[in-house]
This record gives sequence, structure tokens and C-alpha cells, in this order.
Amino acid sequence: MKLYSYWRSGTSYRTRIALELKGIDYEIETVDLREGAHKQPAYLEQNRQGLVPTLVTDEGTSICQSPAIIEYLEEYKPSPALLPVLPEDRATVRAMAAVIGCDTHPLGNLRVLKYLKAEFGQDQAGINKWAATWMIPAFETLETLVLNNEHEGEFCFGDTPTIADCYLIPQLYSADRFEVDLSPYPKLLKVRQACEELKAFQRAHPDNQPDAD
Ligand SMILES: N[C@@H](CCC(=O)N[C@@H](CS)C(=O)NCC(=O)O)C(=O)O
Repeated sequence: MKLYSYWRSGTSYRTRIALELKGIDYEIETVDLREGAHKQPAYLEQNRQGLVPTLVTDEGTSICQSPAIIEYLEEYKPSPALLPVLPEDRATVRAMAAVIGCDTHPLGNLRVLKYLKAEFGQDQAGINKWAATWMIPAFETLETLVLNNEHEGEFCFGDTPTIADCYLIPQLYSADRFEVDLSPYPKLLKVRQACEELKAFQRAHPDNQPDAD
């Protein structure tokens, strides 16, 4: 498979984690967001929205939207599972992922931040404040969800990584970039520690990508 990816993109990062956890062979094709490569015709052929990531399957199908890609990977290679067995547990894990994927990450996307700078004259301090405004309630919610589910363990849900961890770790990485204080979320920090010990998370980390600078 081929993954169109940008090293610091949270959605690329979460998809790389899923690919790595599944042990799927894939190659990276880098898309430099800073240079606008995602808006070039060649890339738009793969992804009509002009966003990363895009996964191209071995059969040549292009899949966009990281939630769709991650769910595809779960169906394509069910083991190791990134979702629990029971429907209600699966819903819990998907809800944790959605706190980030639906309600948090989109507000900190490159195009949103560029707009805040260009149209509203925000400097880096303003951008950091914006990022914190939306990340803090998400982390508060997740800290509670992770602590209060019946399957509390090393990871967001139980003792093996799930889709929720694929979403959480890149968002924590982004929090560090925007200087969001993570000390009020000790459980999330413990989960991060557990993830950081796994090769899959290490290999997927932005610093370990071919386009990292
Ligand atoms: N919902 C999409 C969002 C994709 C997305 O926002 N990707 C960002 C990078 S994390 C991007 O391509 N940004 C380019 C831009 O904002 O111009 C997904 O999960 O794949």
C-alpha cells in the first residue's frame, strides 16, 4: 500500500500508527503541505479534497479521510484488532476517537490557522490560545472517559491499543507544538507513555518520517 502523508499532519500520523499496529507493509509518498503540494493536480487526482492523508491500496483504490482509512484497515486486516469485541465497547472507543477527530482536530487544521493569521491578524500567541481553547475541553473529556470506563488499563481502553490511541497520540503531539499544558491530564500522559514504548508508535512518529526537518 501507499500512504500519502505529511510528517507533522495529525491525520497522517494517526493513520501511520494504525498501519504500523496492524503490521501492514506500506510506503510513504510525502506531500509537502507548506509548499502547497496537496493542491497540485497530481495529488488532487488521488484526493479531491486536497487534504492528507490518502491511502492507495494494492489494487489501486484511493481512500481519503483518515477515519475511513483506519476503519478500512480494521476490516482489511482484523488482527491485531484496534476495536474491542462488544458493540457497546466499540462505540465507546469510536466516541473517544470522535472527540478528537470530529470536535478538536478540525479546529487546529493548517487552513484554519492560516485563516486566523491572514484574516484576523493573529500572531503565534493568539494561535496558541486558539489551539488551547479547543484542545482543553477535549482532553478534559477524554481524561474522564479513559478513567471511568470499565476497561481502564494501560491504554485508552484496556491493555492493548485501539483506534482511540491512534487519535489521542497525535493530538497530544499537537498540544506540545502549541504549548498546551498537559499536566492536568495524568491519565492521558500515562497512556502516552505506554504508547511510546511500542515500536509501532515510534515508527509512526513525525520525527521518524522521511520528510521530517
Ligand atoms: N477529516 C480529514 C481531515 C484531513 C486534514 O485536515 N488534513 C490536514 C493535515 S492534518 C491537511 O491536509 N491540511 C491541509 C490544509 O489545511 O491546507 C481526515 O481525517 O483525513
